[in-house]
Amino acid sequence: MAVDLLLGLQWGDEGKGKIVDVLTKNYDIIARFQGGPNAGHTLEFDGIKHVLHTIPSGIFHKDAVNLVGNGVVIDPVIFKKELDNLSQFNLDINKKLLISRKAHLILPTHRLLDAASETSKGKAKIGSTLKGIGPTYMDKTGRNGIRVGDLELSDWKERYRTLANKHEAMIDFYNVDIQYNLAELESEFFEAIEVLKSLTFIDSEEYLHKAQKENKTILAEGAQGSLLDIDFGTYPFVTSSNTTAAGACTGLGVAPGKIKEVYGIFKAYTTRVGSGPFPTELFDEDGERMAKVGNEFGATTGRPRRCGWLDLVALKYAVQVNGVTQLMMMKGDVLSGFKKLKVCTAYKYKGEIIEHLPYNIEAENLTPVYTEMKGWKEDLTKMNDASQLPKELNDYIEFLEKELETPIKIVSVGPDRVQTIKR
Ligand code: 2SA
Ligand code: MG
Repeated sequence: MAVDLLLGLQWGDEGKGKIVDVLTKNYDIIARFQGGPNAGHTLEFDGIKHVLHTIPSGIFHKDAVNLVGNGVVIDPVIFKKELDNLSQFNLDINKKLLISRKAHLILPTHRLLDAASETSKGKAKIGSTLKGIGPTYMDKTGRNGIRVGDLELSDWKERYRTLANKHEAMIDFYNVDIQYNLAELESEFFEAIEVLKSLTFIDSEEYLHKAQKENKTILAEGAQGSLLDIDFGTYPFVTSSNTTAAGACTGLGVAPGKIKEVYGIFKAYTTRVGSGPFPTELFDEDGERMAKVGNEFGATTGRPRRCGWLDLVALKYAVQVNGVTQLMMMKGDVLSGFKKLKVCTAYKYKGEIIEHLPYNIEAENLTPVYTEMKGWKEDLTKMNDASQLPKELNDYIEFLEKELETPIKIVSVGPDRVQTIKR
């Protein structure tokens, strides 16, 4: 049986959590393959809003198994908080939530190193979520990391001590003013480790191979977005994992040929949180309006998100890198009432018009070239059928489909599960 893949095509916060939740009824297994508690996946139904960070977005469905794959990095402290938040819902967590033994652990000192690194960079900081993501993936590729499966071995605490001591020396090396009480952080960490150990650890690639043989349906859930990919994003202003389709192969042990549908999620406009280039960013009333109506604040850190027009050049790039087969457009409702909409279809780069993302995307050498379209004024949030969508929105959608050479199958018109229109 094939594996389907769901990814964000911009800089994160496209609405992946909502769509995974909507699609889960079609799948037996939902598997996260990269990232960690830097993610904030928001789900809304029955009048309640849930924000998940490490736990896959299929957790609220009765029958789905949710897997935290080997490519994910887990902070036991945040994981414990997520579990505490779920405890009121009577989910059968030990059966429904499985953790790969090969997933790496975020230690308290990884978080401190993240803060030290960001502080030392001053204005050039990445704008990381300060969750220790970068330092943890550095220890993974540096072959120093501690993995979930190590918690079942007798010597893991000694290995922890050696690594934490090394981290402390590294924090000193940064020579920045970071206040911390490691003893306190460690007591919270070790307590959370005990909770983590009460969950079900598995050899996840084996589990997924078997599931495929048994014809189970699997949905791989991406975190962050394609433009934050460590290889293909706007480096160095990226996260430390492969957020693109290939990340699902390495982050779950799924063979490339087994991937069938690639669902690409994008917002009808663009947002970015953290530093880094953003060619279509707006600093005017239009941008403010998107931020306000779209409630654009980080789901993990609460930081305000930067907003701008849709960047088709970047979106095309993401569609290609991921091999997207179906698109899903989110937050069209936020654009209701804009008289004119702009879509960036090319860049003016060093005096020339180009239609690809250049190596060096800096504001001073790149300006967007826009195509203008008529906006719609109807409130979309109560609509539930494609036949109700206003003509101008259909024109916008059809224009994007043509440019991206990929069908837009879902149009989301609000945060709730039910505000989802199929085309
Ligand atoms: P990190 O923490 O090392 O991964 O940060 C590196 C860059 O990646 C960005 N990043 C994100 N961008 C959008 N959404 C993310 N998740 C949260 C959310 C973010 C939040 O859902 O809103 O709450 O602030 C996410 N995670 C990482 C980050 O901003 C850096 O630019
Ligand atoms: Mg988010």
